[in-house]
Amino acid sequence: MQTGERVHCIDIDESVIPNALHFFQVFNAAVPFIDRHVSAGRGQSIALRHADGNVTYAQLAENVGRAGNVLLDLGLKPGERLVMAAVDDPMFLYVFWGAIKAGIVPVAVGTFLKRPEYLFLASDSQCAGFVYSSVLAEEAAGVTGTTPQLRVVLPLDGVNSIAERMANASPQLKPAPTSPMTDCFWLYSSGSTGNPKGVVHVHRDMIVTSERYGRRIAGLEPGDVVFCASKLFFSFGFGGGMTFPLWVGASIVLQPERTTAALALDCIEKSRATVFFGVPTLYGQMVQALEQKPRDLSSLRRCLSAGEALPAPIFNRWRTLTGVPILDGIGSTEVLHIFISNRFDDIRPGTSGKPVPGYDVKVVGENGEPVTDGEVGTLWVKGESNARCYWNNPAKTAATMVGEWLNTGDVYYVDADGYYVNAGRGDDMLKVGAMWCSPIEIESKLLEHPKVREAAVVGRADENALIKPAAYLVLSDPKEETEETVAELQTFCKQHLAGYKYPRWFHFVSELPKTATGKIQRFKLRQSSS
Ligand code: 3UK
Repeated sequence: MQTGERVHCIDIDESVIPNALHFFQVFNAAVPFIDRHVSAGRGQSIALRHADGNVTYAQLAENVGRAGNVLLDLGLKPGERLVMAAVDDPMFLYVFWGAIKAGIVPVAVGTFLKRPEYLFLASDSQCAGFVYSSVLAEEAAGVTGTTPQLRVVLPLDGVNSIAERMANASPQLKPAPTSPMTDCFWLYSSGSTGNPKGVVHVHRDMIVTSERYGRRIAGLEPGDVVFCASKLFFSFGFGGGMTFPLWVGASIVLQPERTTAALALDCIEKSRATVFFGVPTLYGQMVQALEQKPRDLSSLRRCLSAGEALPAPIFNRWRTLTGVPILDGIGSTEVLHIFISNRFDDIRPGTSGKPVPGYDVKVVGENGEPVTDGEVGTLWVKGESNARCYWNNPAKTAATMVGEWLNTGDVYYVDADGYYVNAGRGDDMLKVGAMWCSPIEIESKLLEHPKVREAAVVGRADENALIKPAAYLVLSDPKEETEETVAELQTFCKQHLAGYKYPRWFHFVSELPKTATGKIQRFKLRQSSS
């Protein structure tokens, strides 16, 4: 028996902690996340619940095998990338895990993107395959011919699709002999300005997050019914809505539509979800909806939040309405999931809580040395789920990943009781509704408007203490400083930018604060804004 094969026949959550994984020279993550439940006798448990019915763990394992065989038959090779533009439905899981089991590296990308963005991803990832949900065909199908190495472009469902081919494929597939440190999957992060970056994760990483945060902090159990409002291509949803439930053998509620507050509430009520993952902006909207119309959310026992800071008022209103607290924690695509979190028996609303055991964190000052408690500094994190690198971007990798440490770019301080308090970001980037928002992108758009001469955008807390963009503008003609201009500019931004990015406030000023070299000093506007 090969060393690694031991992992195929043991119940990992009982006997293997993430740190022991390096004992396994041969290790494929699809085995513990998918096949393990069948070998442990849980094949008849429900893995997936979706509009068309339920999928058991045994069926999931078979379909994963079929999808992996189809990908190999199509000529994709271990180590090659397969970009997936896929909505949250069973095919996402079959193909994602089928690829991993076959040693192919799935790259889950956003489902709300436009054609130029899919072209960028196909070319940047140098993928050999690109598959997409048929509902996304209009934007995603056009990637054929992007690069010489892209050989397979197919829909996941419908005519001439992966699903069609799976009907004739064998469910048996031997796991590719990867190791814990072999590249396993990527996610794209649009973190800072410029193009999104491919964040490369190895087979070990999702074991580490699922065990350390999913099981030990979020407290997922086999009997749970888990609904995550964030989509699977976003690593918060990837963990909460897929790897954590699969790790413990719970059920996943899949919902392919874009999630609204009403839809999330319907979904929890109908599925009797016991665990809910959402971002603060969504919790805020759900609280508002619940205050108008009560719902039966009595099935819930655990509610989790991340992506942006959870304001204490939303925490309090949610707990009053549902009886369940919300656990806030900070995570990132680079660390794969949450590394500082509150605990169900130790919550300090308005803070990110304390480090998740297994992760080292430090708050450092401008000299690179740790600050003393209470002082603000930049948050760094070290842990075994940290990404290996940014794909094909050595400069960005070197700037962010220094030795074993990762610079999060977040500004934090530690309060007198050891809780980590978020104090914004060290760069000018904003998280709006947990989604990245670049002030420069909004400013550039505003500058395209004939009335605007100069523009600066900063974040400001709204009435719910959630961050939204605010614009400071110098107009070409001060006579245009009117309510009509505000309405016109707001409509202009709504038409040309992603929905959440339009400025909620407009201020007309005669000049913007700038450095001697002419750079806008957004921090000065932030100070005047708060
Ligand atoms: C910010 C938070 C305050 C912070 C994510 C949980 O958001 C996630 O990943 P991204 O790569 O963004 C990371 C950045 O988002 N942030 C996230 N959570 C919080 N700020 N309080 C929070 N609780 O700026 C961080 O650097 O999109 C969150 C799990 C997996 C994730 N990928």
